[in-house]
Amino acid sequence: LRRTRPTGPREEATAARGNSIPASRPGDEGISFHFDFNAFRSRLRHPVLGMRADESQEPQSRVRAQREKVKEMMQFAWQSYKRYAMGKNELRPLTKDGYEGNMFGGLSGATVIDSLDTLYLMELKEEFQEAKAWVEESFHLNVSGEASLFEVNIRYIGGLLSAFYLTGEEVFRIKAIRLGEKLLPAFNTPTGIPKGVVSFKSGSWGWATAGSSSILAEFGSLHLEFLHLTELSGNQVFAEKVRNIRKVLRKIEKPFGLYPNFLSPVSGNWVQHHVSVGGLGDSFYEYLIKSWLMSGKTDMEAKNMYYEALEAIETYLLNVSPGGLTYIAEWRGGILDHKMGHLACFSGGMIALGAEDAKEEKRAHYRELAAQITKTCHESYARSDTKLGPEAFWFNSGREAVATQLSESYYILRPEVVESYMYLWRQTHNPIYREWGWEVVLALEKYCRTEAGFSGIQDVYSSTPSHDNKQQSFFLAETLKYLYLLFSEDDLLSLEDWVFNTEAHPLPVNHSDSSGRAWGRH
Ligand code: DMJ
Repeated sequence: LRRTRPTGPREEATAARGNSIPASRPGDEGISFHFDFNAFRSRLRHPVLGMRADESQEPQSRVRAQREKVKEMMQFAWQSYKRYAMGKNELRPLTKDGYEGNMFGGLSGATVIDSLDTLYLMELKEEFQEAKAWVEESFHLNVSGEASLFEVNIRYIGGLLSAFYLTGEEVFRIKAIRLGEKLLPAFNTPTGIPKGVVSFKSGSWGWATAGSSSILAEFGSLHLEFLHLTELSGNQVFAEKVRNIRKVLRKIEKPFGLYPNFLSPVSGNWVQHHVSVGGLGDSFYEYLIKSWLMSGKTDMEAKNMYYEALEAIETYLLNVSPGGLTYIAEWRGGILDHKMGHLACFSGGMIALGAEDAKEEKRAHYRELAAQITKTCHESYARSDTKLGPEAFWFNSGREAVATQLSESYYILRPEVVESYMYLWRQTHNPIYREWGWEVVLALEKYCRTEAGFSGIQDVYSSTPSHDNKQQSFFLAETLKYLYLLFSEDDLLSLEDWVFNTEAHPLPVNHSDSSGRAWGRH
């Protein structure tokens, strides 16, 4: 790839010209398609990094100090990763080494790719350059393992797309497209619903044999990234793949309007009737409302599917505990498990985000529902010794918002609760959300910070918890990013211009008045 001069966050708009770039090494071949980066940037309603208040006017303000603290945490997390695990997927802070895992099919550097946009928006310029240099020189796509389609999409494709849209650096666009192409064999199924696992081995049939059903949250969380792959490559194949998924889901009969978590990619039928807004289901719902927003509010199909699904969830899954806590239960063929996973706590933010475009008579209701669910998730944190929340919490046998067994009491640096605080803050400006976010910062510092990075903990109900020895890449992509945004002005990555994918990578809203390459007609 052509070497452009180093680009820092402040020089963002100068780098891209979006034309085809000659290749410098095999696999990096330029893509002969013009994406007009400057035209895209000129359509944004706000500067990417906001108007930046003159910091000399608020030198000692509390919120500024809070923001700086989160930035310092990101710097520490990055530097620890760089020192002990650069190029590996994730850092193991106790053993001070790297970890590759088995989700990425041989791809490396998940933490690098997941960190790019967070480093950029925090203006950690040197660190951003380190990350970019690694992508240019060491991020190789010639791997041959089996990968999770979902994880590669949300972390790698999402991270590369965001890095491109923020900086205009061609290396990110080209690698995103090339990696996207490697995911396409996963869609070679009778229905076009992709299997969860894709084999990168060249010449293989394309989809691995593991498992017989595909997972709603996985095949339902490709839409945002795949439309942008078409937008940046000019290749319709990406958009066609996700439009087909939408078509299958639109046509299939839904029990009581609910979407079960498992679907056969062979027959196109639901495999069992388990419904959840937490793991297995979660980001499918998120991508419906975000598809609507990202389309510049033209994708009516996504909008209708979202509000219909939310109505069914409210009717069949929503409950209020005897103690007055609102929660979304899980549904097994009509029987409820009165539990919420940490993952389900993103839904407060999602419902807040979607409230503004609901029917007028429902808007206030959805705002209140979002606030109540977020309050419940805060309770799951507040009721633990560490002030961090468990992986799952229950509402039964007189217990509320607490885990009932050790195997559900861990916290792995997940973002969903602070994600909801960020959306609720932007919607209401109620200071409680910053207070709650600050409680999380203090708890992370106290219980998760180790000498060599941040680690998850095994029991949130112990005041001396053991560490799990893993600094998850989503901690840098999401948890720290959402905390930073929570303590920043609303025009830093304004929600008028950006939607966050489910790994918190910002993707731009389509502000062009044409239907565009990717957006099509709805
Ligand atoms: C992240 O990879 C994403 O947020 C995903 O949607 C769910 N799981 C983790 C974070 O908890």
